[in-house]
Order: sequence, then structure tokens, then C-alpha cells
Amino acid sequence: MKLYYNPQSRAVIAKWMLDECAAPYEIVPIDLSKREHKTPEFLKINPAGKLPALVDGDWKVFESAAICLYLGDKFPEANLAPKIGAPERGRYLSLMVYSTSQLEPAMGDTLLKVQSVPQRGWPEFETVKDVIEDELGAGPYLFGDWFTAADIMIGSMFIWKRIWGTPPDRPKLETYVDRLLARPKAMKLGK
Ligand SMILES: N[C@@H](CCC(=O)N[C@@H](CS)C(=O)NCC(=O)O)C(=O)O
Repeated sequence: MKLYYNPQSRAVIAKWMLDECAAPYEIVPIDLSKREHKTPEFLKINPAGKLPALVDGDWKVFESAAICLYLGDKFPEANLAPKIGAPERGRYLSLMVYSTSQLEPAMGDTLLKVQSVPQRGWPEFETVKDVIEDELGAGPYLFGDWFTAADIMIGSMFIWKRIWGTPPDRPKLETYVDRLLARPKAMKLGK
């Protein structure tokens, strides 16, 4: 497998997932300043011209959540995803999609000080935080003691929030971020 990667991009999320899977892969460095992600060759892999992108033989996968879903199913021995038919599967899929369809844009609006408009499909960031606090329940992870790819997708967003430098405001989510960052293979920006 090849991960098209830049250490200052969301590709660190896909790398975290690959590492948690103990997957064999190689990094293909992409220099965003040279617009290597907009070349005709790269656009054949990800027509959106963005990182991350993963190539596995004939498979081309783009979007962080899709890559994590793909890897979770490809490496069942890593036990990072409820299997098809498992009772947890529906909630797992929902959280995976929620991470980039509601959590990330809601957080982006707040961090970038953009006026939120509910018609766009995501709520205020405070509402998202309430949802994730509820989903975490007593923790330690979104599925209790079971660390899954949903923690990588949801957790990475709150790790970004911390890296951005916003003041800690929700102790439960801060503790969750601490717990995730304590994992030996946790996402590391810039590496
Ligand atoms: N929803 C996408 C977002 C991908 C994305 O925006 N990636 C950024 C890097 S963090 C990018 O490639 N930006 C370069 C550009 O859009 O030109 C995902 O999660 O994969």
C-alpha cells in the first residue's frame, strides 16, 4: 500500500490508522507548496486533489474516513472495526461519517470564526461536543474499553483542536485527547 502523505496535513490521521493496524505500507511524500497534489497523476488517484490518498493494488481510496473504514475492514486482526453484521456496526459507521460531515466542519467554523448556518448540514460546535461527550459515556473510548477506528476519526479532530491552541473547555474531552495521545502509535503532526 502507498500513502500519499504530507506531515502537515490530514494524512497524519490515515498514518495513525495504518500504524494501529500494523499494516505494511510506504509513504509517498507530497509537497503541497509545489502543488504535487494537483498533478494529473495525483488527480487520477484523488480527483479532489487533496491528502490523504491511499493506493492498495487496484484500489484507490480518498477521504480520511473512507481510508480508515477501508483499513478497518482490511485488517480484521487489528480489531479496530465492528464486523459487518455485528451489533455495533451501525453506530460505528455513523460515528465515522459524523467525524468529517458534522464534527469537522462545525469545529472549523468555530476555529476560523466563520458564522455557522444550520442549512449547511452541521450544527454549532458546542452541540457536537455535547453529542461526543454523550457518545463517550463512561469511556475510556467510544465503544467502552474497545479502541476502534472511530476513536481515530473523532479523536483526531479534538487533537487538531488542541494543536490549534484553543483553551481547554470540556474536561471529559481533554481527558479523552490525553488518553489517545498516550497511545504509542498516536497521530503526530509534523512527523
Ligand atoms: N475531508 C477530506 C479533507 C482533505 C483535505 O482538505 N486535505 C487538505 C490537507 S489537510 C488538502 O489536501 N489541502 C490541499 C488543497 O485542498 O489544495 C479528508 O478528510 O480527507
